[in-house]
This record gives sequence, C-alpha cells and structure tokens, in this order.
Amino acid sequence: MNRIAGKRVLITGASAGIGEACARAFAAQGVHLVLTARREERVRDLAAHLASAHGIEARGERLDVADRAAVFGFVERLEADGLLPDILVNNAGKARGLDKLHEGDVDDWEDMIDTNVKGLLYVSRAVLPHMVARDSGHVINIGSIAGRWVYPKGAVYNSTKFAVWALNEGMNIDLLGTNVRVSSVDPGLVETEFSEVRFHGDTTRAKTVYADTVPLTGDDIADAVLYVANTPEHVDVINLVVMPTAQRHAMLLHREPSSS
Ligand code: 8X3
Repeated sequence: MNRIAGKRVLITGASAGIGEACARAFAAQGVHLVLTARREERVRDLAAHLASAHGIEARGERLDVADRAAVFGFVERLEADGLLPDILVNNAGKARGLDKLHEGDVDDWEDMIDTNVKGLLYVSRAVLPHMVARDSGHVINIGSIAGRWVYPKGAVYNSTKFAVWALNEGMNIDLLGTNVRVSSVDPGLVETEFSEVRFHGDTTRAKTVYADTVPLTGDDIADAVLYVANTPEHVDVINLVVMPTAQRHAMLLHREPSSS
C-alpha cells in the first residue's frame, strides 16, 4: 500500500549515493521532490529527469547544509513557495580521513562536525517547527553503524554519527505528544562515493574498502528509507540498522577473493 504518493520529500545530499537513490525511489512512488546538494548541476538535472519520468514536481537546488544562513533562508523560500516537505531525509554527511586521534587533521574534523552534526541540526531546526505546527511530518536521519560501534581511526567520524543517534533519540523525546515521527536508518558498508571522499579523492584506496566482499548499494538503503516513510502514522520506526550479509559488526567484514 502506497501511503506517500502526493507527499513532498526534502532530501539533503541528493546528488549521489544514498541521497540520489532515495530521490529515485521516492519519485517512483509518486512523491514530489526537493533535492539539495552542494553540486547544483547534478541535483537540478536529477530533479528535471525524475519530474519528467514520473510526472511529479521536483526542484533541485544548491545547498551546503553547513551554511547556517543558507539553510534557514532556503527553508523560508520553501515556505514562501508552498514547498515545505512532509518528509525530511537528513542524508548529507561525510567521512574525512581515517587517522588516530592524535594524528588527525583538524580541518577534516571541522568538515565532518559541520556537515554531519551542525548541518543536520540546522536543517531540522528550520523544518521541524512547520511539521509541529501542522502536527504531521516525518524526519528520517541517515545515521550509521559508525554511530553504534567505534572503530580504529574513526573516532571523530564515529562521534558525529553517535551524535546523530543521540539527536534522533532526542528529537523523538521532544516530539512526544505530536504526530511528527523521527526515524534513523543506520547503514553498514555501502558502496558510494563515501570512501573516495574519506580518502580525499584516492580512488585506488577507496576501492580496497569494497574489495572481495558484497557491500550494500544506495538502492538497498533507499528501500529501507521507503519502508520507514511508508509506515502508517501510528508507527514510528526509531532505528533501522541495515548491514550487508557479509558484515555483522563494524569490525567484522567477510572478504572472499573471487576465483575469476
Ligand atoms: C558508513 C559506515 O562503517 O564505513 O557510515 O563507517 S562505516
């Protein structure tokens, strides 16, 4: 049963990976789109393509979620244009670097904290009051298994995803008594641009992360996000952890070289 056709979803970080897969999945269900990313051309092209392919309304706009003034200005414009979302997918996020804490690059830390924590907060703070006023809406935070288990050299990225876990729980607590739902979808290993970004464009190193195993795809996570979004209003999926069959813990990944 499709309970979301005709609703509007705002997806941050929608130019690639999980965000792009979510955009395609929602569009296929007849959900109108507001797509944002720093790569403006990609979200504009994706929005135009999905609008014509699925007969939905779709807007693609440049937005850096870490830019506080831009986020609040953007949501004000959505309100003025009658485009406030019923569903918010807080997807924009990144890892930068994989280092022992005492050797870490402070610029990498700032980048992760600004996007993964402050960016998610800005977008949520701008959108949630409208959902509370309507007594309806759904925030879906893309967390990570990195927010459940700390792994070597990941302390700062882990901390940002532990923060997402806490914010997801805190938003739920603060919204008790309303019909506004808050969920997190927490992926394990997903093959996207994630590792290329983490390793500052080193594609060879990025490929080794996914070598000889079967990671999740962005589409696998989009499936989970759609499931969460499509539950009836009296159901609130608080956390949904999704991992590859080849991974059972952040530190336990099965690799098996193929014979070909
Ligand atoms: C992505 C999952 O374990 O590669 O957030 O950090 S992991």
